[in-house]
Amino acid sequence: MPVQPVQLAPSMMCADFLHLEREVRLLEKYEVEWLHIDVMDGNYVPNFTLGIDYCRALAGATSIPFDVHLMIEHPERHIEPFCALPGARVTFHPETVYQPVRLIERIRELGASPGIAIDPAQPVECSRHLIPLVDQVLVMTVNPGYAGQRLIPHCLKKIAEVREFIVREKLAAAIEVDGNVSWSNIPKMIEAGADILVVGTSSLFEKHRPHEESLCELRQLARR
Ligand code: S6P
Ligand code: MG
Repeated sequence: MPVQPVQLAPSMMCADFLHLEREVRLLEKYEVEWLHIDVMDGNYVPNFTLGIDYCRALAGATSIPFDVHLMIEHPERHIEPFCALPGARVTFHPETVYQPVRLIERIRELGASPGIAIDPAQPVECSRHLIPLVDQVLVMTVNPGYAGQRLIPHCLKKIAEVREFIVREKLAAAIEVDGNVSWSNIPKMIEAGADILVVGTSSLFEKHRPHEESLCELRQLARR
């Protein structure tokens, strides 16, 4: 099978909120595959970020699909509007819900694509019964909650562990990597088996560089 290029999922909490339309048009020009939307509730993680109103406003302005990353308690109470976004992928942290299998099934019933996230403290082994059921495994390489953090080194090995499991079990789930996806970390992440990169302040949305220049470079790197 030919190797597919790595996909890009810009982290929208890192975009310029005052010039959001300009940012989105640039992402369209470079045909990014996903808009990564971090949803935080101030409980599961200490921070608050984006929500459904933000997603609906964006959905009215672009057809880039949404990659919703729920970092909230009781995600089962809040998934419906996110699943209703066109072409949405909805990823949750299994430790935030008593019955993650039920929630995966529910996300599919609602017409969205389910994903699970693996926190830096969670061994990959804990997800072995869930990976076969989802379309995406999001490997967190920082603690969930904030942009601009440094990579936790042992998480790189977890990308490779998930890749080995997917290959061994002949599964189709994509591996997304989220957290400090920087110029120096990207080659290691791709080498370990990443299919989708969440690009935030460490690469695409760096302060002192035009985003267009970063997108060009990311596209080159993504060709693998
Ligand atoms: C963190 C969140 C991430 C960040 C992303 C930012 O909780 O899930 O999606 O937005 O990590 O990128 P960077 O390059 O600032 O780490
Ligand atoms: Mg995220």
